[in-house]
Amino acid sequence: MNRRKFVKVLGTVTPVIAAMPSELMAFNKVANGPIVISTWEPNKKANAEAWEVLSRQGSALDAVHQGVMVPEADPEDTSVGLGGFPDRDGKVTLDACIMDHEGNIGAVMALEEIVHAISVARLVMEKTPHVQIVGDGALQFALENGFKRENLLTPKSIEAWKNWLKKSNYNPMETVELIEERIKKNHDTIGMLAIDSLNNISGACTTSGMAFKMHGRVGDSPIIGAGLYVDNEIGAATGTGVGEEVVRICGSHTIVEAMRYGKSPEEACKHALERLISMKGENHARKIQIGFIALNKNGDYGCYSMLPNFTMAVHSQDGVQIISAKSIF
Ligand code: SD4
Repeated sequence: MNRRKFVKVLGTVTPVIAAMPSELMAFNKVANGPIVISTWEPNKKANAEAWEVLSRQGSALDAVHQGVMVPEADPEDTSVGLGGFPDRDGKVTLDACIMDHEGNIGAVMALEEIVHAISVARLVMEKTPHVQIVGDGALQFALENGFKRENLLTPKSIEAWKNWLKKSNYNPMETVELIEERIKKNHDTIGMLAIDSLNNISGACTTSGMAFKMHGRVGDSPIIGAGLYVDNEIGAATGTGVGEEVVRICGSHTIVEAMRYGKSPEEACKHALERLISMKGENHARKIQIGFIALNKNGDYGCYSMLPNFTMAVHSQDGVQIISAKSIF
């Protein structure tokens, strides 16, 4: 049994560990080497980029930053950055956030005409006294810092928008079905979490949001505590799906707190989904796709989704793994 597997076995009995004396608790925090995990199987390409950084002893922050830039620059990815599907007015508006192991955070929301929203979010974190900048202000800040204005629409995204305009019916679940169809071929909203060789954790999340949303609509992805949360003592979580519902339950923060109180990453993801069911009822939840992924300080990882077909990509010294999430329904 290797160290990671051994710690994983421990992970299944964490409620007992929570009651152990502190010298044994310290064992529960032993590092298992770098690891990166992402929402959705096709994001294994983004993980590979992040792994390059981690395997050179780079920081988890640089790893998640450079990792999520891969789908942001990919015009075939219709949920992130260049080529992301537009809102109902035909404008591509991007949401992104980043969080490091010291609790530093930065986010941009409804940012237009800049491919790498995550890089602007990181600059908000590192170069301003603020944590969130939105819309025109985010664009102005990006341009002042040397980012180039680019048209993010592609022939494919324009065609999809024109098709949507024929009915102009906004239904987030239809969008989610579209997303699931698309990820079979392409990629999707990316939430990424990593642990580096110093056993520090960081996370990033970037998206063009729900396709054909109202102009100015912001989902969970750039909201710290909803789309992403990192606590370097405990672990981190991120997710994908219908952002309105993830915000309602402060999804990622709820998961990290559940891990703090003894749940494994998988159990914690399930716990957050159950919170939505207890709040809004089963009939409501059955119509909603949400997929969460989580990583704890030991390098144990897990995922869970409300409906089937959610996947997670993992890259560590054990190689690449694709995990099909268990689902509530
Ligand atoms: C949002 N959570 O804007 C994002 C959308 C998403 O896969 O994850 N799509 O609500």
